[in-house]
Amino acid sequence: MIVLITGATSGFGMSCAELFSKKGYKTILIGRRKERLTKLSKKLGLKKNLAIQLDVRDKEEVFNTINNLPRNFKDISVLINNAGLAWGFEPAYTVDIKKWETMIDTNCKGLVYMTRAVIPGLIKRNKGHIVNIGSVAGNYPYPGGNVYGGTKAFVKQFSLGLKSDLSGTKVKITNIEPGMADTEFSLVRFSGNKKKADNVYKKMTPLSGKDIAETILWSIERPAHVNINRIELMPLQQGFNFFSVSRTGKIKK
Ligand code: NDP
Ligand code: 8X3
Repeated sequence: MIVLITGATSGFGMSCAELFSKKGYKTILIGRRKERLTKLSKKLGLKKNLAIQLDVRDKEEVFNTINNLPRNFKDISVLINNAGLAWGFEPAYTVDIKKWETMIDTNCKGLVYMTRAVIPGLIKRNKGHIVNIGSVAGNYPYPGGNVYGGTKAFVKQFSLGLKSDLSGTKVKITNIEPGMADTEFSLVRFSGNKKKADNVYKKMTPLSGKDIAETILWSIERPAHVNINRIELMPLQQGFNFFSVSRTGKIKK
């Protein structure tokens, strides 16, 4: 079984690479940071993985890479569309539009390019599994979640749409929707501000990359007739709040 993981240089993706490798799967590791890819590739055993430096936003390179994989890594069984980010926490009326574009280009367009490039092979072999990484942010709104939440709602609906298109085939599709997890996610969201990032996980126990990797492994190891459509998981200590009410004075009708 060959598992392709986007965003393997950190967080969920790296935990998946480690767990799947330990379980005997061959892996294709994708990310932009070359040094990290090289280090991970060596750690996992060079013959058992293929590390590829690739920006999933680069449409042409995504298709080139998938169409020109070496013979022993060509027949992908599982695609884990994990590469993604939240960038910024600002309200919609002040945020830098570049941050929104980056999230849409990576979380939506990059995921769609990877899917479109890999899926014909799965259909041809009539087996395989696509696992998308959504988020609770695609299910529930919170201030500052604006476009990030929008991209993850896209991922959820796209996954359900894929399930419809894949009907009658033996190709499976799952959307994993995690809550807070301690990876480099918050460091990226706050543009490298470690203090702000650490504050997110203060005095509570978030999910870990290992929790997500184990959930993905469970999803792909179900019997042939079972498709896990969606899994939403949160830390025990994350939850919901009341609807907000702005007590800014009565509004004249
Ligand atoms: P990390 O920041 O730790 O990892 C993100 C990974 O995505 C990195 O390996 C990064 O690699 C890769 N990546 C980002 N942009 C690109 C790109 N353009 N091309 C290729 N790879 C890219 O965060 P997480 O592990 O937490 O995030 C993984 C996924 O999980 C994301 O989709 C995120 O939205 C989602 N998620 C995270 C949650 C959390 O609380 N941590 C909760 C719910 C969902 P590199 O920089 O080397 O390219
Ligand atoms: C990120 C999860 O809870 O920080 O996708 O929005 S949360």
